[in-house]
Amino acid sequence: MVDYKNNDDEIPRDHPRYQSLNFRHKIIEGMKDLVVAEAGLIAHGRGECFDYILGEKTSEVAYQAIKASVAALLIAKHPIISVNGNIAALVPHQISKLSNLMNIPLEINLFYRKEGRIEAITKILEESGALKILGKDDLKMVEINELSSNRRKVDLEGIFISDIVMVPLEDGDRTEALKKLGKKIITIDLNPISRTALNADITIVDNIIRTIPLMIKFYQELKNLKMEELEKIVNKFNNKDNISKTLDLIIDYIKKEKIKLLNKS
Ligand code: PTJ
Repeated sequence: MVDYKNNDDEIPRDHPRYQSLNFRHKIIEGMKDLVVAEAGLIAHGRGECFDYILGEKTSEVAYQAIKASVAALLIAKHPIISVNGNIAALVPHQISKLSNLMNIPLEINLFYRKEGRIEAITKILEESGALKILGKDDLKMVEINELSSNRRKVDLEGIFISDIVMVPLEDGDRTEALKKLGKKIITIDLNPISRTALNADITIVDNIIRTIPLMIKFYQELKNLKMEELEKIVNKFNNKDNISKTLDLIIDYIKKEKIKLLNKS
């Protein structure tokens, strides 16, 4: 893991929250480099809060969603991974590796299109080894009517023709718009009751930092399966049930914390 080094604020390695602080600083540095939108800091904080009450680990339920996602991406004819600033700052190498291994293009699709951001994100992805990056050539962009935010601009070779789109760390209305266009949606969202989480076909309630390496692992496991076997995995998966079990996990976690507190002398 890359160390965050700032003359004044170096994080001591023995800090109990070293990892979390390290990722926080990646987001802060990303904002300084135009990779991350200002609002990306707030989004990260919201994610941290949900991660906390999920015990900061990948649940068994999330594993099932990750497995179903990889199977669905392997079945798809035109899968796409949508990338925003937070993803590029947090997991540039891992998302590039997943994209290259699975031969799925990354499409930069931003909510906040401040000048220079597309270039900054392209740079970080290229430096991380991504081979196929879409969403950066204005001549290939079209607008989808179902959406009024900046996210309406999509690549003709990417989201526009896709049958399945992975939209991690997403803001509300795009999932609904893409679903209206007949696309299947996979999301990675620590908030199990966000509009995106509730409307996606497969919702992975987990931290993207843990999820992407696990997707790479599942890809190695599933890549040689027959189409029928992959379809079986996807068909067995029930998103509503999966989210409901995640909510139970949060309730259980909070109850346990309450008992610990009451037993404290
Ligand atoms: O780079 P841009 O311009 O496309 O903007 C990106 C942000 C993230 C600012 C934009 O999409 C946004 O405002 O998103 P929201 O509406 O804050 O939603 C982000 C969701 O991602 C929230 O539900 C968070 O809980 C969740 N989240 C934040 N960090 C993580 C996360 N989920 C998984 N892993 C994380 N590390």
